[in-house]
Amino acid sequence: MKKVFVLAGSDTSGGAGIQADLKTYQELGVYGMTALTTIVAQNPTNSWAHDVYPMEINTVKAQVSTILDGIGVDIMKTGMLPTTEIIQLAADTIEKYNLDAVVDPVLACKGQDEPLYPENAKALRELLVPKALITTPNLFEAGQLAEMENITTVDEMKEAAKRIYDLGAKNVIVKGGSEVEGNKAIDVFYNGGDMITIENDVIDTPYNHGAGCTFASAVTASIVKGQSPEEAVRFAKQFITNAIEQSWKLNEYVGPVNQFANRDATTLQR
Ligand code: PXL
Repeated sequence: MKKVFVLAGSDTSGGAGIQADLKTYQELGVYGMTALTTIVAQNPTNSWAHDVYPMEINTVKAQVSTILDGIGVDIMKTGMLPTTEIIQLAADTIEKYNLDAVVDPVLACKGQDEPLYPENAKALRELLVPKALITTPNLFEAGQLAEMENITTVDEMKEAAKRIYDLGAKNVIVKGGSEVEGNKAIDVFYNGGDMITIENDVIDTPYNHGAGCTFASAVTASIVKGQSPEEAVRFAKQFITNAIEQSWKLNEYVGPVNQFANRDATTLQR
């Protein structure tokens, strides 16, 4: 059984964060272990605002030690890292244990356009993304990492992918979602060779909570099972497309993607 170390936050509503990661690993037959960086609670009396409660650094370090000194892993994946100190810990951990790392550069929850903390974009750019085997920014995160104002075209996505690759990430997938072309969901993959675009039809649903975390986790599982980063992003794109197709309404504010949808998906090339 391949073992994955996840350094990420808890989504109390169950759709994103470590909850999405573990569900994805369960579906894909790898074993996930989590060091919790923060708890996100959604406020029912304030339009479901995401309130972030970071863990104390020693609490995070203790969990990292359990997993890496006490057990050992085959790959690492990062999600929400709420402070510069925790971003630094992530970077140091990759170095110390010589890990391949999938870095999902989470800067905000969906629908919330401001970064959690502005200094985190700089810390991700300077400390963590340079150590990534692959990083998986959405358009907003890609803009922050590439220091580009507003990414609205596929050419700008390619420019961002190149700039993020130049930071040191060995592979980059910029996820366009439906925001760039409208009826196509376009991603751009770059590993220093050809610029590759990956296209799917857009699935018309407001329920896509946890899509980013699930995508990055599917990439992680696929790589740890032996696929190349490019094969892994193609696989993860199918996995998340199926999961979004069977997403559902949790309450009036949010609907999670459904990893379970992949169990009987005929479209998934395993
Ligand atoms: O979707 C980004 C995300 C990542 N991690 C945690 C979250 C969210 C959004 O809600 O709560 C823990």
